[in-house]
Amino acid sequence: VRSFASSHPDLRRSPGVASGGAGGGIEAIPARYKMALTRIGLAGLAVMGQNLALNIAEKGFPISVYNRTTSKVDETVQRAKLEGNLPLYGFHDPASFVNSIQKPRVVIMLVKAGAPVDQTIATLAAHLEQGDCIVDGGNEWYENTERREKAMEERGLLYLGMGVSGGEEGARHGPSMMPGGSLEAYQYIEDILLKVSAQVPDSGPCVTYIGKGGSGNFVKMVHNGIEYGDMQLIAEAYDVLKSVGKLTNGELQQVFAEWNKGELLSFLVEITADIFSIKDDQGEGYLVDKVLDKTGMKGTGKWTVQQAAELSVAAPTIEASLDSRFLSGLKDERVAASKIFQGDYSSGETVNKAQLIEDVRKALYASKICSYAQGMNIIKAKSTEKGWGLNLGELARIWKGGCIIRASFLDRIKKAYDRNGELANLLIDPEFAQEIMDRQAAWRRVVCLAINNGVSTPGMSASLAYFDSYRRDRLPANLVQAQRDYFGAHTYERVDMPGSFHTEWYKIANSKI
Ligand code: NBP
Repeated sequence: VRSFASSHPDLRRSPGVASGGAGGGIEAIPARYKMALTRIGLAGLAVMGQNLALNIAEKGFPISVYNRTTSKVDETVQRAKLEGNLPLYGFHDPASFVNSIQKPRVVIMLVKAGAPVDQTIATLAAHLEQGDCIVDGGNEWYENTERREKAMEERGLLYLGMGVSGGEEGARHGPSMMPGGSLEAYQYIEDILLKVSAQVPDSGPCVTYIGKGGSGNFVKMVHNGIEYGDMQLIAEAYDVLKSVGKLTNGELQQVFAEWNKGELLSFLVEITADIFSIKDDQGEGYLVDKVLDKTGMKGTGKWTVQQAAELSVAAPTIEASLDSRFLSGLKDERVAASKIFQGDYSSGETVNKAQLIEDVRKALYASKICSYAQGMNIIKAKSTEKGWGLNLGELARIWKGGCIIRASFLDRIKKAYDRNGELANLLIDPEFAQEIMDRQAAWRRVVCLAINNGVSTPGMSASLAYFDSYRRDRLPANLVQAQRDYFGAHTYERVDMPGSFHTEWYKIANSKI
């Protein structure tokens, strides 16, 4: 790895704007201005790109930045100046941007996924040379990354698809990063990634080389699917506590803050506690009660569910969280239906608040185990299909910091895969199995209570059904298979002898009449 100081000292650049270096002001740099080459470039300066570029500069890696709309370049340079004269150099045209980076050049793109990525690649590739590398840091569909990696290879360029999680804060101060694709390209920038990613004491930087092809994007996609599951399960815990337990926002804040000290310790539980403390500055009461009950989405949850189906992997908790977002979007229809089906849905059961809070905590934790088991199984199945050889324990490790699903719980997942890398399902890891056994009575009580009171808990119910289906040695699938053989001669296997069988069910049944 070459240091900035030792890189080429006299590149002539075309006019740009600079934050770092002597003077450090935002000013046009004269064409004859001489400077050393930067270590890396970043194109796409919206929320993620701007913050990641500042993070890289802050860690001591001089960086060139570029954006299609040049005002964002100036804005980023201004921020770099204000945040400590960071070594960040802005460019208004792609040629001088690319030429300002030391060879082999590495450019991270953080633009909207899809066509903007293709357009940005075309812009950059026109100026890149053999051996240079492009890294897509967006939430891209993994097959697009594989297509682009191939196309770049034909031009002698290297390509990485790198999922970046943690939103704005993570990008600025330490995200979780999931780079996949060219190992050689990863090695060019490993020193940078190890420094800019989130640092978790005792488990290291939240980055690792994920694997070949589009594996980095795929893993990030499933991470987002798991995030959907976590958010839905937390929302259901809130619904049961509020709608059945009648907890106030003040009490909810305390409950979630308390939960965040134990096994549920996580970013999402922490921010949930905060949300219940915020008063509405536009009127009376709490802000959370004024937020419209309609959840947006950008597509990675849907992709995760589609992939689960493609791979024949059951992922009912993640699917339930996606379906809940779809149903939340039908606000007008739901309001109309609530008038048709109005009535008292209260079961009249006496609820002991303290017991309910404890039961919901356990139900949330057990449901979460099922949701992660499903996400990990999607990744495992894809890894097998593509021959990626992904290390599931290592994924749990790099999600421990920087990203939205960061949680102490991930440590347990890492240990489970360390104990057995070939684990068929997280549920049967001895520690998780024991945790589920210890919580299942409470879990069943919460789901039954919710059902009896007309409160939907699709995620918790789906998790419980997943567990009950997985743990039973005999399911009613015999009947489904018999039906298939009845109407479609699809054959069946028998429990008592090998082979494939077909029965003339109709003829036999009707000859008996
Ligand atoms: P956006 O996804 O909102 O994209 C905006 C950026 O894309 C701007 O720099 C814009 O340039 C550029 N762009 C577009 Br739009 N069309 C372009 C084109 N045809 N050619 C060149 N550039 C184009 O930015 P973001 O929210 O920072 O996210 C970047 C990536 O990171 C996305 O893939 C996103 O899914 C992912 N991500 C986002 C978050 C988050 O919290 N926001 C978290 C994790 C991952 P312009 O300024 O000229 O319009």
